[in-house]
Amino acid sequence: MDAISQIDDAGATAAVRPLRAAVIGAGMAGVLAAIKLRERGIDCVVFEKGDRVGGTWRENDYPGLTCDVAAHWYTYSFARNPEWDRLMARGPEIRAYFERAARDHGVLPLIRFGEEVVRLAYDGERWQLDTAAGHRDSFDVVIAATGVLHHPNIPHFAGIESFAGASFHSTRWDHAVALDGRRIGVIGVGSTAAQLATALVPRAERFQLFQRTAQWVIPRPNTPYSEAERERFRADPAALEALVQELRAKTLEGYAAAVIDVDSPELAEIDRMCREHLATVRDPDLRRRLTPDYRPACKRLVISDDFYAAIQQPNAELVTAPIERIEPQGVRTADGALHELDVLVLATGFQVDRFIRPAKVLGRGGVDLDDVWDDGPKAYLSVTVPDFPNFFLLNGPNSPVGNFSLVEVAERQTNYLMQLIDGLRRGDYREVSASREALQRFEAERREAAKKTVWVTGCASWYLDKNGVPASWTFSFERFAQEMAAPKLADFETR
Ligand code: N01
Repeated sequence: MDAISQIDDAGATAAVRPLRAAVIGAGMAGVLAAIKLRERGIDCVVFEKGDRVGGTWRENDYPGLTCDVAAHWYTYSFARNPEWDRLMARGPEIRAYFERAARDHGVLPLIRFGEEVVRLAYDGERWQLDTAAGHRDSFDVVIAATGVLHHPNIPHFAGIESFAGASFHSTRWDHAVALDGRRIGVIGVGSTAAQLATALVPRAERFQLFQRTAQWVIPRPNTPYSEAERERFRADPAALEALVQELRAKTLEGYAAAVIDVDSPELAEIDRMCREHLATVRDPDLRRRLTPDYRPACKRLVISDDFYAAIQQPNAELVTAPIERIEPQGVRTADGALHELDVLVLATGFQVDRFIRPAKVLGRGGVDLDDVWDDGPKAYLSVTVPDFPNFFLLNGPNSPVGNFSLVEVAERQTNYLMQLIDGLRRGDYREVSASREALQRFEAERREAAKKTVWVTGCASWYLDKNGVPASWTFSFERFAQEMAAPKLADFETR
């Protein structure tokens, strides 16, 4: 992480051009962008459609919500947190961390809550921005920090409108609905559903999990930190940083190396751990139905050491017959069975190709981002799109995703962007965006690298775009860090 702080220091250059920046989204990445802009003295407004900070950690508040990335690594490098309760923190604790970071770094007064950006248009000089509430403003720079797992995927199940109980997507949790002693059904078996199962089986009278495709589950004990450990981290920031780096190295050397090389020993080890874990399921028929027909890590791994225990409880049931329709009493499956329910949760994931959209984004000469991304979202090194000058994305298309810290990803991207923005301030150029050639070259290389990844070994997942090509970073994490260290200006069109 040293490279990140060095770049920060380099940002303290004499500015000749005063800039105004708009940041869209006050989640983890938007708060970070605002902190870094503010450090440079750049006038900045954050537009947030919700009513509080937190992004994914505001939107998701389902029972059992836990981040399956080690909490100490899931922090800003400049705001480590000695207080984490356990290895993988629960949702409310993470939300509180980002709220605190926003407050402590003076970001809260910069945020316009309840303001959804609906249109951005480049007029040849500046970005004209419109919000749904009718606010209009103009900016030199726009940073879209709108998240990836944001727009819920809500499949249409025939008859869903007729359901007499309560039904909602996992990211739209209705806390007015009672759960204790009820008959609860969850559709989907991703990370969300696994956490829901663990939290709700002990509370439900009956819990049914509707599985279309089995998932590999890798165990990881969620060890609590003792008060003595927290005291040591408070007293000794170097010990805390050493822990962060240890947790980080473990993931990067294991998981990150595994997913980009199907022949790697790291993937073989993940394979072994998942199969060994599955073998702990006692009933052979349940074990068979929980066994995926594709390689571990092809879909994003579910990290849990209590999901199998939950689904084996006497009041829990794995339903693998396909869903035929929803009826007033519950879910009718293709084998004719009616599964009667009081509460039906759709843990059916997200539409991951939206990014800043549905906002209309019009670049140079009125070029429409919807048209440019017609065949799938693309951005040079995930952060800039040709013909959209001074418009940048955090955790944008083809960013590293998976079981590692998106906070570090966003931080490296932010520092890269700040260097481009410093060029605007110094007057090196008035406009900067990736060249078309650079994006084409990057995309061709990315697709070539994709052929060696585990994501193309025969499963459907949200990692793949509509053409079946992985939509994520297909290179090593080291390469990501190197690319983000400093922009290669030859790959940019500047004016
Ligand atoms: O969603 P998913 P998620 N009929 O897309 C099923 C992050 N996350 O919300 O595999 C029946 O993984 C679908 O079935 P199939 C994390 O990055 C992180 O669980 O398509 N089923 C699948 O089982 C994660 O990967 C944490 O056949 C349907 C499920 O719904 C990402 O969010 C915690 C269906 C969707 O699984 C998304 O996870 C939680 C249909 N029509 C989430 N449509 C952390 O701890 C979909 N499904 C960091």
